[in-house]
Amino acid sequence: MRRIRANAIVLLTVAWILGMLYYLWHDSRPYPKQGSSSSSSGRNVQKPIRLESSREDRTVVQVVTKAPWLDDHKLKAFDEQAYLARKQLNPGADPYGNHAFNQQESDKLASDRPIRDTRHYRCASVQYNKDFLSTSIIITFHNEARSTLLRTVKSILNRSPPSLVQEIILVDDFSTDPEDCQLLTKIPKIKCLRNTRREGLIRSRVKGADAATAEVLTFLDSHCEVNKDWLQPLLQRVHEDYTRVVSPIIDVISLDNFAYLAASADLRGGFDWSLHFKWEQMPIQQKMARTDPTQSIRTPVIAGGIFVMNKSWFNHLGKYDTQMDIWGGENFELSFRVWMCGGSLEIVPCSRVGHVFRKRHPYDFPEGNALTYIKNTKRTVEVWMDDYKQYYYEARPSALGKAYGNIAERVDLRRRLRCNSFQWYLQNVYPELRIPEKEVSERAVVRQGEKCLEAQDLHRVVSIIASLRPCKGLQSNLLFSQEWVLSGPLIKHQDKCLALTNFSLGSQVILDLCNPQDGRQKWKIKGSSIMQLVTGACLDSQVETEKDRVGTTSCQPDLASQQWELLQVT
Ligand SMILES: *[C@@H]1O[C@H](CO)[C@@H](O)[C@H](O)[C@H]1NC(C)=O
Ligand SMILES: *[C@@H]1O[C@H](CO)[C@@H](O)[C@H](O)[C@H]1NC(C)=O
Ligand SMILES: [Mn+2]
Repeated sequence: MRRIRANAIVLLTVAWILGMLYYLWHDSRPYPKQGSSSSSSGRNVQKPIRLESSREDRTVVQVVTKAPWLDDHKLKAFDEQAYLARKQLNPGADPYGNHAFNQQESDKLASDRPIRDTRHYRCASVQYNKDFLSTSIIITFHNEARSTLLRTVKSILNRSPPSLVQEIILVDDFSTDPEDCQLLTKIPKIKCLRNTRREGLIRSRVKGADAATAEVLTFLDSHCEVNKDWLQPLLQRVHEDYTRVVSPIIDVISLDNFAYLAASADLRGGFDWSLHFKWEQMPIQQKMARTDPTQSIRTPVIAGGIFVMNKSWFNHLGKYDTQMDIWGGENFELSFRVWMCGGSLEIVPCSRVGHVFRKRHPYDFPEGNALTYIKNTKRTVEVWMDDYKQYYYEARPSALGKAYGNIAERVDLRRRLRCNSFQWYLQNVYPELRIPEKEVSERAVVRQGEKCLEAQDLHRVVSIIASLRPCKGLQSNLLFSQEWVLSGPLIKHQDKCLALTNFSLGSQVILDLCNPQDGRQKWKIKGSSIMQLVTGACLDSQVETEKDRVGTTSCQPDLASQQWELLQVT
């Protein structure tokens, strides 16, 4: 009897485990390689955090039917097969070679393939105005894969209410084959502008914006797929307040297999002092205050590739800094300008647009990738960051002394628009950006009688010794090995710090590579004693058996061997 019951329990357990396994397998099947497909495109660094992990609250596969007006006789003028066939990948060619994504996979997929509706289910019931003004969609590109470019364009035509799309302006930034762009103008609403030399993203966008006939501009990348009802929520926000500059949630299209993956819905744009863009969790208070998942998310910066902005507001705020080259940094310049000059930036979670994030740029920068990024960010920093620019130069010392052209016009723009200070921006928009602590450091000689603490064998990698030697004086250039920098709890000599060998009483004192996290390196000056913060013992010249070495022992402030004088170095 007991045996039977035990068997039954084992059987039930096994059945439950198999059931769970099937459930997990089944659930993960439609999203291949979720973790491994995360990638970056320099500024849009993709951490696994970017991808949505819980899928319960979402609707399932969306089957997109063509908008009836697309079957219009005009579309027949465009021969899709011929357009794509002429740019097939040569057999045996590296599918990543030309575009830094897998072109073969892109070519395989239909130009109007269905994708998942990745919005929160509550987005489907939000009501939008019916009487928006239409928008001009501006897509700049340089040698984009035809299948990818076409899918971008067709997703717009298929998934936007026709009355809202005034035109799609393709700005061909001097691609090798002018027909990549020209042939697409057979599709209704598509216009094509071509640069006669390589101008880069920034000047190309301004060219597109100047040509736009609608009151609202929508900037998009050339390797995107817009999702269901992506446009209405964006236009609604700009319609309510023209000073808003709004972005969708940018879903991830895998660069390897073009799977469409949902991005997490509670991220915003942030950065560090080197002006490196990153996605970050919105602050906890903001998260707690959100009761409605369809509400917009205020963001300190936008990723830059995809946003909607009122055209007269765009012009009023000075478009873009057209002296910036190719790519990079322009999203900071725009973001600081919008916030500081009276506008706001937000991410609208009910709008979803997929984007292929790449690991490298598939094209060349005339002056090199790093130099262009430095030039563009330097222009931003010099015009917009006031005295806070020092933190940028501390974080990116390679930017010091690099050329960045003339900024007089942009400085003048900032003055004309009477924009707020960068301090205002930090206080009101991005208080979470930590301002690096000013290092209060003093340079000093540590003296006991006629002897001074000295760093020896500086050129040895291991166990540099702290010893006592006859004092050499107080002039900085003279002493060198007797000069110490008191920096918070650290007592530094160049990149080495005074440290215990271990935490036992009587431990020898040596020099180790500085590490503020290392408890062995923390000291406190207490009167004329130098106390080890963790052990509470004091620096003592008589502990060690070896002559002239120092160690630590229980503090006795009136012991001569524990009394130290700190003399300022001149
Ligand atoms: C764009 O902004 C201007 C003011 O700069 C405003 O008059 C116009 O109505 C706005 N257009 C839209 C579509 O919001
Ligand atoms: C601590 O370091 C001293 C030398 O400073 C050494 O003699 C002693 O054995 C070490 N103790 C431990 C527990 O490692
Ligand atoms: Mn892109």
